[in-house]
Amino acid sequence: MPTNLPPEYFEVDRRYRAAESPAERIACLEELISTVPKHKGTDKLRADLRRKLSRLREESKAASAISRHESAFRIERAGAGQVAVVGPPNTGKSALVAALTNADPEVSPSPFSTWTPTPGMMPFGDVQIQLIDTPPLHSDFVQPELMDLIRRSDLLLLVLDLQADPIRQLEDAMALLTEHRIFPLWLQNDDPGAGRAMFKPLLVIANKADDEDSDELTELFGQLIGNQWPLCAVSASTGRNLEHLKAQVFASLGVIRVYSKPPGREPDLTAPFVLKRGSTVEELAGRIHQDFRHNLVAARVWGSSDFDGQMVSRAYVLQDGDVVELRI
Ligand SMILES: Nc1nc2c(ncn2[C@@H]2O[C@H](COP(=O)(O)OP(=O)(O)OP(=O)(O)O)[C@@H](O)[C@H]2O)c(=O)[nH]1
Ligand SMILES: [Mg+2]
Repeated sequence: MPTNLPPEYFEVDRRYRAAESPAERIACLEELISTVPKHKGTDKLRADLRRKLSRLREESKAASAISRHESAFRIERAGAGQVAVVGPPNTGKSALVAALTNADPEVSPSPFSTWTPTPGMMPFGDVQIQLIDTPPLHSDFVQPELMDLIRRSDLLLLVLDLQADPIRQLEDAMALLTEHRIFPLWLQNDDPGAGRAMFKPLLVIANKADDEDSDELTELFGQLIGNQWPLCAVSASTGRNLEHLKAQVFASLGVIRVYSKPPGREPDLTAPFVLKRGSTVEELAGRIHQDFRHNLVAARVWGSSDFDGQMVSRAYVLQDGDVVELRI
């Protein structure tokens, strides 16, 4: 230890040893290095401290990468799209995910029963769509990680309780989302351009529309919010309108199903390729294999627009349900 260290060194060193968090230790170490006078007698000490600092920085970077990766809110996407089921407390988000998917989240009469997200797969025809049950959206307790989950998702289902002032619930939920610069897709053209705004396809789900008695309420609610809000009234308890909801979810994802057919063989109609709406034959080829994309000569299409095996170019825009034979 060099003998001519200033008193601040020992003071900062004491704090460094007492520091509890990695961030605090890093800050103290940086300070400590700045207190060491630069001359030959302190070369070794400064080199040691710098090594320690860089090791601490590496460790802290690795730790934060792990914790980000392991967060319950980071859900690996699966199927044709990732759909976040969000909304105020007690509206039936968990009940809906339980009714539509293979997941079994806790459903409870008391609010704030869900604390971590639960993903489940919802079959729709020959594809599977991932729904994620989430903790409630409420101004008393805003989870930044929930907002990130929402930002990563392809579609939002905003679940409201039709029997409990749904207008107010819609306003409250939208106020929270707007505060976090998350807007419904239909507002995209009105973008004020200030800050980083994100526009998401969003379906309003009026849950607890258990039977015909609720139809009048649904109608009134729809009129009050205006038809720019896509609305679907359902009941997670009785299953009412859930098939319609599934179709609306699929339609809102902006994807198509396309079936590939090897030349001279029947198409495999059980395993479609799911592509973004507007994708071309060339993009389908690339999805199957990059070599296909390069070597593609032509394609034949059955299905949409009365196509019955017509030859199309690589720029042909595919439609939902098309059967495609790629020629290489
Ligand atoms: N009548 C009726 N009750 C429902 C329906 N869906 C859910 N519920 C009831 O509403 C209550 C709340 O349901 P949950 O699914 O736990 O609601 P949640 O939105 O997940 O609640 P939090 O996780 O606390 O935000 C439970 O008592 C459910 O049985 C429905 O379609 N009709
Ligand atoms: Mg819940």
